Amino acid sequence: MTTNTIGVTGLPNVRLPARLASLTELTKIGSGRAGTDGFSQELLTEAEMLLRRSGERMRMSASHTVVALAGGTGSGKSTLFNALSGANFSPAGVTRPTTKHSHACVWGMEGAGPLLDWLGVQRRHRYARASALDEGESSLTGLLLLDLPDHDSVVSGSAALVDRLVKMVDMLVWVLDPLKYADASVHRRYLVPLAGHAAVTSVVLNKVDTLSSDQGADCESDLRRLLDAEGLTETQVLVTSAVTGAGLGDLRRVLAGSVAARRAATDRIDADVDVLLERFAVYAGDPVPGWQPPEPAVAAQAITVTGAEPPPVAARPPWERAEDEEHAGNGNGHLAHPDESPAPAPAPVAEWQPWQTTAAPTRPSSTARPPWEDATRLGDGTGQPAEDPAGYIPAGPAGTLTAAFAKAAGVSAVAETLNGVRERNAAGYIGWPPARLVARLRGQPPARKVLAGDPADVAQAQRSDIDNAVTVFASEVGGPLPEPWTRTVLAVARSRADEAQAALGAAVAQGLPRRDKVTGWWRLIALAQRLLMTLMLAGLVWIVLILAFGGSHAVHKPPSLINDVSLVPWLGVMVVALLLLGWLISSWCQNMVVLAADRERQLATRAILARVSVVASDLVLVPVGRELADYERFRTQLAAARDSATLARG
Ligand SMILES: Nc1nc2c(ncn2[C@@H]2O[C@H](COP(=O)(O)OP(=O)(O)OP(=O)(O)O)[C@@H](O)[C@H]2O)c(=O)[nH]1
Ligand SMILES: [Mg+2]
Repeated sequence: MTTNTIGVTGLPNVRLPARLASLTELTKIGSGRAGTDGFSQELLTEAEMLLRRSGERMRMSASHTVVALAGGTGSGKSTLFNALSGANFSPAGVTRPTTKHSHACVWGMEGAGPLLDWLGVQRRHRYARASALDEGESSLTGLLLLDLPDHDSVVSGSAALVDRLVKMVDMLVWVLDPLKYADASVHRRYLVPLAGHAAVTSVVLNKVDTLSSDQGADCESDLRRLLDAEGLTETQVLVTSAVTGAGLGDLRRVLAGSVAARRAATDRIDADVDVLLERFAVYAGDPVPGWQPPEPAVAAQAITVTGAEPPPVAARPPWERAEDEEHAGNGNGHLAHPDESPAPAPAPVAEWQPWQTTAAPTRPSSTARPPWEDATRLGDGTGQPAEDPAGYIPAGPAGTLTAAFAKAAGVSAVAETLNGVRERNAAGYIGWPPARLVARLRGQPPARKVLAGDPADVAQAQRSDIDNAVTVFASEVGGPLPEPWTRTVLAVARSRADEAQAALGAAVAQGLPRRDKVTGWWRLIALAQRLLMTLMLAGLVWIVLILAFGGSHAVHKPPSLINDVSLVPWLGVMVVALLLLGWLISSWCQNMVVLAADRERQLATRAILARVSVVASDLVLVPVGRELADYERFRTQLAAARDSATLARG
């Protein structure tokens, strides 16, 4: 028999790789948020161990189904083991406890070596039933039966060994003694937590030969009732006598059925995943308020859930990448025993299927990197999700935060100041000098000196306003989420609040135009005003000259431009007209300046607001968006893993 004579015709659980990839993602997301207020460290450790264990199991023989006989001391595990294997392999005895090491019997040894290494069964406790295959036992080919030590004896001290193997095996057969079948140490510690593992758990009531048939029936129905009360309604109960052989045919049939179905290993892992998913579910709640999932995510999800296409992780599961990289790194990860023939090379992984390889795990699991280190969103190694993190923030709270930042930065006050500065600055150019002189005489300061103040000085963003805005925003967005997300959203939102004050100040300073900016036409008007002023002064001087010379020499000299008194009224009209013209030009330009300053203020406000929203986005919205994206990814992965479990069972 070759390994694959069994393996290739199996019906592997095709959804399991996708579910494990989802569990990898959940663990990865959770491990960044572990702690007393966060994800349970115990849950994360268990998930990590399951991912590691399942990866190791899936890299090994798909041809073998590992079944363990477990139970209290003296229940008859070793006697059953011997009866099933047809030889006195594991000594049974009256001294308690008898078995101190796990014993294994394999029906069809080929490919089982690495599996036995992984299980930690010592070489001297391994037995093969190759010869029995010719004696009508071919239905058990592929069975790897383990006789475990008891779990409750202090003397054997093997509880840790049992606990470890109970987690590793594909199927568990709990052997109970009629005198101790309700033993709490078995029920509470092992059976109740395995309630979801009915497909891979059986309970055997042994030593039935020590009871009358009525007592046996009572015992069996009482055990059934007890199991039902513990939620183990689907767990099968068998009644046997390892001494007389009663019920052994049924037990053999159950084992043969599991071996033939070749899905006990995946069913076991599936059930383990289910248990962990339920524990992870407490960290998932409703979607982020106001956020609609983007279309591509929905499409990807649909594929995973409906199974219309192969799971996206099929190319290479995360644990294989992690293992390969480590081997490339140190090359010393091989566990195989020196006298063991080398393990066959793993099957090509391009078309990865869980059962394609019989290779051993090639390095100790304890030193391997956590499987999620190489895992990505869909387990395909293609990197981070493509969506914009800020897209996860509902528009309302984002707008409120930006507005609050703008207010904290004093944007409107700064813009007002800019208006005033610009108008005063312009007055120095377009103002009518006589009017300025009058203003000066009245004690008003010259326009240009007012410009010493920097409008950016007005913008001292208030730290307390910023903190309040961030807290309000975080509680609005993260408040409806379950813990620890409410807390992590708040922490992330606050993580860069320290930088906000300076960043808002810079946003205002950069968004403002130069305060000493001089528009070209101001200079032209200033020139024109000076010209008018000169003309007006010339007119005045002319009048004075006429009045001085014209009056005294009017009789002796002919009238000229400097003594013709009749020119004075005209010159007076001209001076007044120039005065008026200068004033008109000044006030007309003043209107133009006010309009331009208003326009400039609007542009500056827009520019500053754009910068403020960049600050809000960089310091708060994007970090919080990433947190919300992780939350949504957590929900999506959890839903996908749970849905595919439902579909698989359906
Ligand atoms: N009458 C009767 N005795 C049994 C049966 N199965 C086992 N025994 C006896 O019960 C005693 C304990 O059997 P073991 O097979 O050593 O029990 P165990 O569960 O392996 O015990 P540990 O190795 O100590 O955990 C032995 O004396 C067996 O002969 C049975 O079906 N009927
Ligand atoms: Mg024993």
